[in-house]
Amino acid sequence: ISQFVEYVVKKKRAGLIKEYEEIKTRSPDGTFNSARVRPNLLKNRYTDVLCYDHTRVLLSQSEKDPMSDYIHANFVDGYKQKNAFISTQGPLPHTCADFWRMVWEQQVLVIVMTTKVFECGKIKCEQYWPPEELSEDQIYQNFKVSTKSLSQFDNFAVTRLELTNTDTNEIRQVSHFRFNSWPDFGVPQNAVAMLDFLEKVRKCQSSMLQDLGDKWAGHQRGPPIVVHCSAGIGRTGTFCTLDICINRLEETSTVDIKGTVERIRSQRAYSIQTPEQYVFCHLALIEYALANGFLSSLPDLSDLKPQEDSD
Ligand code: PTR
Ligand code: PTR
Repeated sequence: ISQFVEYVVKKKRAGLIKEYEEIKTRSPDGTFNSARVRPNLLKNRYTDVLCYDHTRVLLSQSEKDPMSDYIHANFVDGYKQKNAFISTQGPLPHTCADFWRMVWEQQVLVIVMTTKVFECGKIKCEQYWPPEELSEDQIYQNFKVSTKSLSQFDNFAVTRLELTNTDTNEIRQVSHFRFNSWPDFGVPQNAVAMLDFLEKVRKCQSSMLQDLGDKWAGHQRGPPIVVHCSAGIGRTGTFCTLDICINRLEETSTVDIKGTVERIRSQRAYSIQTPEQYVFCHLALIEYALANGFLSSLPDLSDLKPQEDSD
């Protein structure tokens, strides 16, 4: 870790930005054929953000519709955990049913949302779950979604959802974590708030796993955590980077942000969208290291703090 800190202090903001620009200019290393098939084009939120074929999440396919296996979502590995995450775009009105089908089929327990539904006068993501305890259930084909409870915190909200498959009447619990203070193409104002959020997400996944008992025995960390923002690349990529780097730090006391971002980008194209997000990962990791006893003193990092007019 001290090597990492030295590296960051030496590189400074400008050096890290250069490092990121270099990663960003490499062209994607994979194909986007399914995302480009005409019937699937409408399922992509942004025409310029496509979804890799080699890691995409395959939905069940109905005989009637051979394209029904497509959703804009990719498996992304965690630290020593294959497919720890599913990174995906914010559902569209006509892809909510696919989204819930994915959650069902992949047996997802936790959903992380790092965007608001509405930002800067634009809809960034469909309201795909009932927003309040008293809201009506929402129905998407054979899935019914009900909100059981909602807890608000300073920077995030946790919603306990119940997902019913009305074909079989099977009911499952899903936890929904929404981070509220992360602007599109920006970074959270406060790294500690983000780290606290991440910690809550992980604890929730492990306690839900425990509640399920034997079902996930042998799979220490269980099914993938679904992570999405609007496009599912910028903020989602940043979240996954932090989770992976913290796990590695915990185990080996080392940090490798560049390598982590490169690996994530090889599974989910375009992950991490701005130099600010890349710099933020460094700052957050150092703050984490300090708060958790991996570092005894904080170097001068004022250079890395979010810049006022960065957006
Ligand atoms: N074409 C969109 C745009 O430039 O606005 C694509 C886009 C949107 C890319 C949002 C990234 C975005 O951020 P995030 O992945 O954090 O939602
Ligand atoms: N609107 C997005 C943007 O301009 O950032 C669209 C986009 C997304 C364009 C990714 C290019 C992208 O690739 P890369 O992140 O590799 O530059």
